[in-house]
Amino acid sequence: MTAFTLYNYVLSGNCYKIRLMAGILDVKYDTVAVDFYPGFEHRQNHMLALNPAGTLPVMTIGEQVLTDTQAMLAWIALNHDPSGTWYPAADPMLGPLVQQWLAFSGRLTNSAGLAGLHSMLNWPIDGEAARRAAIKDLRELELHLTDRVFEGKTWLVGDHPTIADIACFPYVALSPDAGLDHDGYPAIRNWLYAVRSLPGFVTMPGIHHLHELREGADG
Ligand SMILES: N[C@@H](CCC(=O)N[C@@H](CS)C(=O)NCC(=O)O)C(=O)O
Repeated sequence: MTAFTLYNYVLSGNCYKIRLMAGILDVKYDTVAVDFYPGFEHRQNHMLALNPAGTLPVMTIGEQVLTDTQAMLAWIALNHDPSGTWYPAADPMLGPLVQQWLAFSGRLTNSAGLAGLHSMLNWPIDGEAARRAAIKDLRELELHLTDRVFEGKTWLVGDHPTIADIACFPYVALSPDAGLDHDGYPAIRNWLYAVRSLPGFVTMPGIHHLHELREGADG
């Protein structure tokens, strides 16, 4: 018995957020492969019927359709995390802070995510503008994570990893593919390492297991 169906594209960072959260919480799901590129299947009628916004991922839970990645992360956590720490929705301060970083992750999709699409698939957008926006976002994240280190904290919010960390992770981790290396961002590097260390962590092309990085370093 699977929990949901994911309309998926392997190279999509947003689809990866869902695969990563499901991996960490050990949630079983089905996938439907969507030919995002070069087929642009997500913009075809059968996909627009599911998601009029024409974006991936799309998640179905029985008859219910979710079309926003952050909402999908919330659904997985609320239904499959008995500890309640991955989405502390009812906490009067942590809940809103998680929401704030989920919104920030949407900005990352439109900055680092688009810069990556431009670099890798020659996506028809202003790549330089996307890269400039991504640098602004990376600096904001670096400042926040530096403050957190001085508070003795690892994660974006509170004392535990949350869906906010999962939502922000992919496009930051993938940003070197868009020419945005992490040399000037030590707090980000530390946080990326922490996310990669989570039990149940799964990879995507361009984002590896820590032991693969170590083997690379040894070689
Ligand atoms: N607000 C949406 C945005 C998702 C999104 O932008 N997905 C990208 C793929 S990673 C997409 O489908 N882009 C469609 C396009 O540019 O044609 C969400 O967070 O789920």
